[in-house]
Amino acid sequence: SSEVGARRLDVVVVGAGFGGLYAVYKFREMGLKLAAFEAGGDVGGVWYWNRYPGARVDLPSIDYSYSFCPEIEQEWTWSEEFASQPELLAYFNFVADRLDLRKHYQFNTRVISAIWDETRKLWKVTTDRGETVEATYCVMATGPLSIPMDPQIPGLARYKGELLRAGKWPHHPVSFAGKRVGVIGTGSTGIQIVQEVGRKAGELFVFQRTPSFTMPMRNQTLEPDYVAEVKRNYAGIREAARNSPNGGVRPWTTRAFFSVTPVRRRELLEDAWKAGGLAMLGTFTDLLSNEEANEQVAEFVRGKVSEVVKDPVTAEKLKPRGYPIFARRPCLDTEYYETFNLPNVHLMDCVTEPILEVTEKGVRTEAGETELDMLILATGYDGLTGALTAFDVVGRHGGKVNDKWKYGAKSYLGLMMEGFPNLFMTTGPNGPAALANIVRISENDVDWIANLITHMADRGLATVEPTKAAEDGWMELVARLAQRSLLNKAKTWYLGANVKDKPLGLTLFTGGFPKYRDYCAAAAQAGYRDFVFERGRTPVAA
Ligand code: NA7
Repeated sequence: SSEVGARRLDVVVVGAGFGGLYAVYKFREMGLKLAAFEAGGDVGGVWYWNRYPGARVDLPSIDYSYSFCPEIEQEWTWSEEFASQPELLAYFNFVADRLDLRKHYQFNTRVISAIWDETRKLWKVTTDRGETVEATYCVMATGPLSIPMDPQIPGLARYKGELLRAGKWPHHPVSFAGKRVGVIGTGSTGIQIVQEVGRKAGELFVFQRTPSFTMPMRNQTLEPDYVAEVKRNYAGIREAARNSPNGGVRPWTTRAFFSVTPVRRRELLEDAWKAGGLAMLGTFTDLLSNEEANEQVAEFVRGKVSEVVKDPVTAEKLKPRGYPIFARRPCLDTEYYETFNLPNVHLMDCVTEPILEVTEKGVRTEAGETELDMLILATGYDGLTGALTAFDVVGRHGGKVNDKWKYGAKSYLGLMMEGFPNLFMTTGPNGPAALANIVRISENDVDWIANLITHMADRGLATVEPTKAAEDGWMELVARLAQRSLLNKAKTWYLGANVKDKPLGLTLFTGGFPKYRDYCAAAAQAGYRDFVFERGRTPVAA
């Protein structure tokens, strides 16, 4: 039975990050009746939540921005090569205002269930405010990194000092001056916090379990001439990005590591190091497939640690070993290693001296208790699947996403799931999220979804879902490609290794962004052969 007064919509969009905002824009342009929900207080997705000092994107801002609207490209001006969180948030606000998207959103509103009504062929989406809406289509633009996780450390709740989480950072200014601060976690987030807070805090204690490989970001202010040049060439820049393996980094070489002499290799690595950013990733083709090539590059980066860090014991502890470089997300830093030369910054090795518990006053390791005025958690996310397993998503015959994904996330193209008609994901598991520019993927995904909805409207089709064979085929392809990848050889959120009891497996498409786009396009051609449709009421006037 239908809720009395439930709003009847064509489409519900969940999330106000890159995927959600573009989806809302696109669907409105198509004339669809829509509503959108966002748990945060405003637009921005991860950039709304991650307000910690020093938060910054690790892809060039020029690439990390929408390509669907030439006016926005011309009107918006990035000030830095790698934008800070405040500038990214300003960009989101600019886009939302420029396209008048905010009015479609209910903010501070978390979706608590999405349930398919088989009889009426619609999704019932209920929020934590008690509202239920009904929609033909449901688009989960819920992001691959939106569920921050506390560490599995006993006693966290008993800590009496200031407890801060990177992914839920308070909106008020935080002072570090004169304080004894602890940071747990040394991934991309922890590194950004450490290099910033180490220069401000009285004392900083960095609790490191696994060191990350990090390379110099070499961020710079963008000069007006450069910006003008970019604005003249956006079309070409976007085209190049769409054709690069990770949707951004350029130039991309065709050179294999051992195809050049050792002397030349060294030169190329030094050049990449000086260039900064992810230049190294584009220097050779086989860094994620050739173990020996990978190890040589890893050793090159380890050598850089020793060149900077004065205390040899600390330098050794900061050197990542035992997993391939680039198998975890490569970090980009600004004088991270230099931070450990400051007298007030202390590296706490959680491998030799594991954390035992959090106490009222601080952190106790096997070496003893460290009293802290402030404890910052940068302990990562329930990546890729966390957002959709955090609430009830129920498809045909009462089937839950949680059950479907019990032994690992399954999807077709990272976009749809068998058994969940008319439900779409942007940047979903088994797509290229995390391995390619999230904005390029979001745009690809939303365009693909929009084309399918139009296809259905034109033909009077009411429901769509991928066939089991198509989904199985895609999962086999994802698995086959993953086998060849060194990404399997590190314990990361890519594999679900950071979440207790999560099934282990690389649920990412590792074939590169251009191939992913090709597969999406091919699936749409020839009348969407891999999908099952049902006839019925359609939302869009053709
Ligand atoms: P990451 O990369 O998952 O890093 C989380 C860090 O937290 C990592 O160093 C973990 O060490 C550490 N961690 C987690 N639990 C513990 C406990 N119990 N004790 C000690 N250390 C712990 O998350 P980020 O937020 O930094 O980055 C996420 C993505 O954002 C990144 O990939 C980029 O795409 C941007 P571990 O490795 O488990 O030993």
